[in-house]
Amino acid sequence: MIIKKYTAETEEEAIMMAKEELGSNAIVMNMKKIKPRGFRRFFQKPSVEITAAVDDPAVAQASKPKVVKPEPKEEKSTDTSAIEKRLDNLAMLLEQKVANEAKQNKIVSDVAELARSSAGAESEKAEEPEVDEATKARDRFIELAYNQLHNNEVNENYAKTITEELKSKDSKTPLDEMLGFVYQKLVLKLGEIHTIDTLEDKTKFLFFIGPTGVGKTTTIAKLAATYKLEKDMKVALLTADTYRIAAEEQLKTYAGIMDLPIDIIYTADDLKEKMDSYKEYNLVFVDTVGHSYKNQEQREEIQALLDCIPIEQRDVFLVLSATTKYNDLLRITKTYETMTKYSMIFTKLDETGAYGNILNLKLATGAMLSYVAWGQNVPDDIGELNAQKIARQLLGGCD
Ligand SMILES: Nc1nc2c(ncn2[C@@H]2O[C@H](COP(=O)(O)OP(=O)(O)O)[C@@H](O)[C@H]2O)c(=O)[nH]1
Ligand SMILES: [Mg+2]
Repeated sequence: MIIKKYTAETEEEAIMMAKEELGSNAIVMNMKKIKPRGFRRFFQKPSVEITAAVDDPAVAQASKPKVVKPEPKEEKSTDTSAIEKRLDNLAMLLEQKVANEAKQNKIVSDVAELARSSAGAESEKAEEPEVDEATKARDRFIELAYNQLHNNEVNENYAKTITEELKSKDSKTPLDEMLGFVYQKLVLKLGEIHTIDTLEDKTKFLFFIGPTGVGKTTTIAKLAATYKLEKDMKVALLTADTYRIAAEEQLKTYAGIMDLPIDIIYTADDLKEKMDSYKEYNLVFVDTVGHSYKNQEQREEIQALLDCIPIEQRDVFLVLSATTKYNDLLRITKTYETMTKYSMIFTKLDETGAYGNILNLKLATGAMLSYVAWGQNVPDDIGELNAQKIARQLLGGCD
């Protein structure tokens, strides 16, 4: 198999280049419009990049041409070429797998056909076996895609809904196109990503809530560092986690290292009183006490803290660990749902290979996804959730 990328002004030109080099059997695996960025956009035209593949060219020339011209796809807004490349590889792997199985099925059906004809039962057939085979390959693809999602702990019902829609596709739809369809659906379902934003003339209070031990304090340290050091914002820390002696110290240590002001709030009234002293700050990160979703009293305390800050000035992030069981995550999110609107941060991606819960919780709560954390290093192990990357991983692609 030879895989190559071709860039030209138009799709047709790129396909011609591919055919010229790889032969008429080249298959277009992926097509992407490239918009020049930055100052380049003033003197460079947009171009089209295609990824084309062909089996061993010597073999390819001998067989029937099967160039597949994709429907023009929507322009991608982000720079996802590395992801696209891996997705292409993944598409090819899946396609090969399905093709191999189809070949095996064909051998089986050939043998059956031979047996029938030698028994003198040869009669009705014509085009049918080909259609049967395409349907079989499509169904097998659906099964594979479902299994991939399920192995990644995507909830069965969601995995089913997402893959079953493929049945409405023509059975002759190329497999890479079907894979692209599932991928796009996943990206869409993961939805828009919400990240920290600032107000022009007011301080934004960012609350981090969630169960104990999921990484709230560590996440605050990572984000506070990023916003102070990289984005040059005026940042302060507040902690309401006064239950555990070590918890207070932990944030104080980070504050010391990053040279950030830190204060402790014991009650909601404390916060109300102190609010004004943060006028000059862009962002105030508020660490809260981690609590069990069963503890009503602690929940009320958090609710009281949230209520101190006008809605436009507050942003709530529910911190969840990707390693927590789906049913527990559901319970946690339901509890917080009654208190406030929130976005979700998933931590400890480094401790699990299955990212299904990210999609599950997005679909179950409708809350926006925001950041993901993948380790204990402050501030490096955190970033905005990348829906394309998660979608690819859910389909079994590697990093
Ligand atoms: N492996 C891993 N550990 C993390 C991550 N985020 C936090 N931790 C660790 O999880 C433990 C609890 O973190 P902490 O911030 O104190 O959680 P909190 O109780 O929610 O504030 C600490 O040992 C952290 O270093 C992560 O993304 N991956
Ligand atoms: Mg903490």
